[in-house]
Amino acid sequence: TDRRVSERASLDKRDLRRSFLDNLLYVQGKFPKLANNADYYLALAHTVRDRLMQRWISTASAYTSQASRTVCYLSAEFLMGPHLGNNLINLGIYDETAKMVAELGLDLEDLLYQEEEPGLGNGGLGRLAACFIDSLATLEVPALGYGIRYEYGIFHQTLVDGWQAEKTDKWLRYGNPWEIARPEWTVEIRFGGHTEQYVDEQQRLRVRWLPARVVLGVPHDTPILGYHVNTANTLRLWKAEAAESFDFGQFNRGDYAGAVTQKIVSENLSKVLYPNDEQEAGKELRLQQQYFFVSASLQDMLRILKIQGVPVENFHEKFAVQLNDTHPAIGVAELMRLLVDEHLLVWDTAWDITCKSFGYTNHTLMPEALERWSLPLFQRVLPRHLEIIYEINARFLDQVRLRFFGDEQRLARMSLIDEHGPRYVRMANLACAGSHAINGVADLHTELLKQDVLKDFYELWPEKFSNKTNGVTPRRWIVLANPRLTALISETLGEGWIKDLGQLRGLERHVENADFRARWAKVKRDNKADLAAHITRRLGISINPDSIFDVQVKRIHEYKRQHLAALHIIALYLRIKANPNIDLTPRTFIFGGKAAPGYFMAKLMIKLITAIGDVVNVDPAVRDRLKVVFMPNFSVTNGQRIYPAADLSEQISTAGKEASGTGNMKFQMNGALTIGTMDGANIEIQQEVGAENFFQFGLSTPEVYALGASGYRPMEYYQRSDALREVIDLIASGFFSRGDASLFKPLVDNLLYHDPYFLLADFDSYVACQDEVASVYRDADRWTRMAILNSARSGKFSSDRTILQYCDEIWGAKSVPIRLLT
Ligand code: 26R
Repeated sequence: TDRRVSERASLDKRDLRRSFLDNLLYVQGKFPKLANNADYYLALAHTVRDRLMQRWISTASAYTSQASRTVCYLSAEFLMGPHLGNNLINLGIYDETAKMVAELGLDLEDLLYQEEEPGLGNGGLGRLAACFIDSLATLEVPALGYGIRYEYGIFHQTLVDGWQAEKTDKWLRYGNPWEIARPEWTVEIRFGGHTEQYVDEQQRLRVRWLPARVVLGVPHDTPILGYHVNTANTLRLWKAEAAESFDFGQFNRGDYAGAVTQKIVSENLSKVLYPNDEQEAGKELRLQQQYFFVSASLQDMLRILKIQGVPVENFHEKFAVQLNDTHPAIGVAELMRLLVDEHLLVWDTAWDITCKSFGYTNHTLMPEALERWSLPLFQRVLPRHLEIIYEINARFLDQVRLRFFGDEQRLARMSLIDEHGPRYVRMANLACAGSHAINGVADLHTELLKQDVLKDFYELWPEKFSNKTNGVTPRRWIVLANPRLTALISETLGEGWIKDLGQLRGLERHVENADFRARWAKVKRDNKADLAAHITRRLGISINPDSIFDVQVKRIHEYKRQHLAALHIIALYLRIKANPNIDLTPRTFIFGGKAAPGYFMAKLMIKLITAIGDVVNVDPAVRDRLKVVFMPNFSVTNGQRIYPAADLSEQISTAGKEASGTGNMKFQMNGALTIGTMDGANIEIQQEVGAENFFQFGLSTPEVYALGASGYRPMEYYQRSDALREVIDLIASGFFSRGDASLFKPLVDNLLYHDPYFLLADFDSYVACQDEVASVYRDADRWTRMAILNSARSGKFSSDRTILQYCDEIWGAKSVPIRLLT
């Protein structure tokens, strides 16, 4: 074969170096003297991209010829994080590449940090989708991720005077070397207008949709390489473009500006990721975004079916389509429309195919996050889909009526249309009705779905329900994020654990080995020193690497209770003030996380944390025993620096509120101990590590329910606990706000008079548990044993385990190993 082609695919170090310097010249148009790190990053990215191509093409070719069953993961969010480091690891050339660039006088880490991360997600749900496509590729399962190519991802957070400020995320500014546009597979997506009935040639009554507007969806593909395999799957993200021809009427009439306006309106569809994790029922553009990517994706599946010569009747045999929450749930109605209106199938056949194709994963128990769309809005955007939903609903309610004869209230609760007051389409009900499998993301979460949020659906179809506890990919969250720990584990156990995380159990045999413990402790100490240096460089705060690194990083939310941690810091501060020589275990509190831009209380929580830091960090009485750091712009990139350096993982949501959590798993793998409530996957983490290696506190879910039902009065807790009262009074006095007692009043009043998340009820238990943490930490050797056991017992939380369960129990998908084409 042609030598150039093979050199561009070669993993040999000399060829890597040649390609790298070649790309600097031919892609970047620079020579070494003039090049900066951004140029070097791009040259390296193209060098790696070239090496993905052969795998990508081999994978596509195998999937095409074998017509293998394919998982289609539909998600409005994919929070991928930077690609370069991950691809180097999965290709197995990280160390070689580091040496190669070092020989040219460059530092690989510096180059990796040049990459703008694709932050196309809000938090847990989007990051889970990213971990899942990594695991699918590593397990060699044919899969496509379908989503939206937002031009602006999650906003960039800065702090101004201790308050969150948002900046737009211009991640595409310097181009994106990881994607390839596929304009040849562009699809049309229709919006608005009206429907009419007509009679076809066979004298059958049919419906025609006459839309008001057409938008183009252009696929942009990114290869997703598995770890040490040839499989490179595809992440296919849709970009909205104007359908030029559609505006020509306007254009020809001379309304050039009108045509251009139309173009802008169309392209708005994929312009920006909504930064809220709460439903805003009025946001028309969000419904349009959802329909846009779901319709494009289903049309793409039908195109693939056609080129493989598979009849549409076999759609469900070729594709397993997973709904990542209700954001893509409109897919149920859209597939029905495509099958009935366009492919002319009869309703019952189409419905059978639809139900067999879809699975639905629920990710939240928070009632305010359950999606619903007002009927007038829905009718305006998707008139044909509303008719289809009515038809689905009529048939569905007939079924419910047969089973639960005379139970009118149940019918009203299960209806796809909410008719209490103004009418709404209920997306969770649509997802349940149109899916053969419904799952929660942790044991407790699934139980609560069955008993509560989706109880009626569980009673109708218990066989549809199952649990799939979340997991995270060890490739990014250990191998890439924590090279020191990776080296220690691999020297001890070999490298098998990276693909089979259960093998970490092998570390248990080394817990009693003092030399191993010393090496473990040194890894953690070195990681902490790195993070401390980073914080000092960026924020000018000096950090003691021997203090407890007590970390809470996640979206800012009242139910996640960052303000409970804040109350604890103040309690410790008050102890120092009351007794300046108190023997307190030094701690560094590290917070990070974004607040939804319109979520006032969350923004006030950030201000409270930074305000406490402003006082505590400079008070000479503290003598550096407490430091409070709010790291701005928590992201995948920052997470990779933070998890490896944490001693203590804060997982302190009100029991029954956090569906699973996935940060909790990243901390555990990297040897942090957890202080946590019995919520989400914390319960399963405790089960795995044992109660003696986990700091548990707080009310259980049944206790929270009981207290709520009996009339919770937070004021009574305030009056009963001296420590709590002093903490609250200090905030209320304006001590942390330069005497301004009004600043934190909304937060204080909310706690004293409402406290919907039971902070005051859990405060004493939390502080007592934190005291236990401090005392255990003083026994460094005991702490290290516990940390080792936490990592050793984290195997369950690999997303490989999660994905194998989805494959076996929901998707019926199997591994298809790929042979490299030469
Ligand atoms: C309705 C819309 C605006 C919206 C609602 C809720 C958008 C985003 C959300 C966020 C939810 C769905 C989410 O991210 N849930 C998280 O999913 C993680 C992965 O399963 C869990 O670990 C985490 O507990 C849960 O909060």
